[in-house]
Amino acid sequence: MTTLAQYLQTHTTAQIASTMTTLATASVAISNLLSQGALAGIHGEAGGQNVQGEAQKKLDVISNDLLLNSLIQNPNCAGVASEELDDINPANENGTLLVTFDPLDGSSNIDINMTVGTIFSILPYHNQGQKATESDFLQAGKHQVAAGYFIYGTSTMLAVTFGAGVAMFSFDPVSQNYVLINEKVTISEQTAEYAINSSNRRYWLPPIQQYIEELTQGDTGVRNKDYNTRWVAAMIADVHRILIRGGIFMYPYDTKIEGKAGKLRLMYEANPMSFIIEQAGGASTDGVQRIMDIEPTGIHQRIPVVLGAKEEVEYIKALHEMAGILANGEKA
Ligand code: AFP
Repeated sequence: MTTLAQYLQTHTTAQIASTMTTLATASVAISNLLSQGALAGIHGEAGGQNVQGEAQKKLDVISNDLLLNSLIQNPNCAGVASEELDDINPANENGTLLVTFDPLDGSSNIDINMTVGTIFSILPYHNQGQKATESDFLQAGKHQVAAGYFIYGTSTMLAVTFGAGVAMFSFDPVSQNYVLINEKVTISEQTAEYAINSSNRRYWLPPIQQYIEELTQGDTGVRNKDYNTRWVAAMIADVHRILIRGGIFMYPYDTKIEGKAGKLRLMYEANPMSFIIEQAGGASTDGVQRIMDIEPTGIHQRIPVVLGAKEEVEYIKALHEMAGILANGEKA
């Protein structure tokens, strides 16, 4: 049996290991709160009450505070950015790492007792001795030194990469340890399962319209085989399923909201999940280019996402090329 603490000693630097331990400790506290569910008064909107009649914050706010407060006390951490907060938080000026996180991805699932999770990304910090600013965080995903997620489902699990494959851990509530269950997670290049919110169909660009049309025609169309749809409405759960049994996940460019090219956030969702997917042998693009090559322009930037089985992701990229689509849905 290998615990997370043992794995970290041999697979990463002391600074990243310490930051990972801080994240893992916070994740256990979040997992405990989630398992208390309605009894902790965490269901419903902020402003509700728990069984003791105390005013409650929403769980995504509680999770955000837990992660933020523990990370800024870690001497290795030079700054923290959260999907929940407008501004970045500078931490220890002599730290070597920056952390971004989505404290509770899929938070609308909490009220219906469905899977949610914490996504994190760790970047290098280059301005020791100075207070971290937003521009220090604006590094392309290929510079991440670690990324992963804690998923709170029927059990609590961790998937993490330090740039040499993806390891998966399961939390043992008896020993209170994350225990290694798969040291090299791999994704098949083909699939017969796809995840997309089809209610947005009319807003998609022609290449995605064509792709989904081909899949839904199943064995009566050009694909000559049937496909299955799955959509949890929590990227973390859809990506976890892909790591376990393959598939493709899409939140593509759409024209639903003027000025918003996609729903998902580059720094909190797309980059860390792309690092995980690529390290497991899959691919990740915005439909046109590799997500981890994109130079961020803002900490809360949104981005279209197409990730998972390599052959499918490449095919979608080819469809965009044939249609002459450039980044951000513009035509050549
Ligand atoms: P929340 O964290 O606000 O619930 O959003 C989750 C998410 O950003 C992502 O995890 C899902 O893939 C996507 O939204 C689901 O969006 P739809 O509302 O289109 O199903």
